[in-house]
Amino acid sequence: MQSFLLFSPEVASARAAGKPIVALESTIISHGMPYPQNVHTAREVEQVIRDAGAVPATIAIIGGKICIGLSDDQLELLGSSPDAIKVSRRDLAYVLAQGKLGATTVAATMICAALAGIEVFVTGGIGGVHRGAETSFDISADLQELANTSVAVVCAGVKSILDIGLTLEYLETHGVPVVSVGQPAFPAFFTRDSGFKADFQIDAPEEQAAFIRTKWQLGMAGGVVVSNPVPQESAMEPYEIDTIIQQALGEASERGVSGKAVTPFLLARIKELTGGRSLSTNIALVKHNALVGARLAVALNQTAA
Ligand code: PSU
Ligand code: MN
Repeated sequence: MQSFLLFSPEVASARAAGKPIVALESTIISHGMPYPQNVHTAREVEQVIRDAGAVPATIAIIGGKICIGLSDDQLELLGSSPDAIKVSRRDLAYVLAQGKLGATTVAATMICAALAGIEVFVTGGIGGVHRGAETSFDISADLQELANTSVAVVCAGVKSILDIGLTLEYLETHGVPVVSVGQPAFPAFFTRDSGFKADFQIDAPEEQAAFIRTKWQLGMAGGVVVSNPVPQESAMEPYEIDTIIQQALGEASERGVSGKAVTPFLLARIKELTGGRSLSTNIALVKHNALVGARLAVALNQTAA
């Protein structure tokens, strides 16, 4: 197993020193934001984590290795290669064995983080149950990964491109706790309130860590969703984003977009239709998540496994 993992020098020395480490995904870089803002944001997010006393480990598949921590050149390659493959659980072995360039989704990043012994992972938004899933069966593999793989995932909730209510039902069925930070509501990525409540509001990192550690010490494997709302000053107006999401969803169904292309198509159309306003919201919320994730990693590092 170890032979598939390639640690960057920064992450290798953090591991040796027992420092808290925070995993970061790479689909958000390759498919979630345009170049060069994607690379710029990835570096800024890493720095937020360092400034908060943890070590960032951005994860991607490069040259037949699971890279845990990327160099500047590797980040640049990933952010500027239009042919980087979106890698979820289904795709991981193929992309590794073929030596292709792969950007990991939430599901694949959780798998790789767990292999590398990393307990906290920061992203923007997780995948979920798509609207119309009762006929399309389109449910992100992220949810099954949360059900099974023991990594805490800090996010800003899920976008309303998804059916948020059904996503929360699915998580409940699979025993995945949904924590909120700073408010009772489960956030909807661009906006702070999805209209649904999280299961438990836990604001202090030490209390979040105690809760998550207790779950795992009980032998209950699986993830925890730590949902953190976008800062107020960067949030979008609900009516504005709702109209745009409706349009993007309509276009996806007109064009018959399906499978793994659905989420990247919707993300790209939202970006175009908001004329870049959604991008600044996206960047702000990921940085905010990085801060919450770094604090959680520091606290978890202080509670014995
Ligand atoms: N939702 C977002 N931004 C993203 C993604 C989802 O708001 O970047 C990406 C993540 O990598 C997530 C993946 O894991 O899309 C989910 O894709 P799918 O729905 O195909 O499982
Ligand atoms: Mn899907």
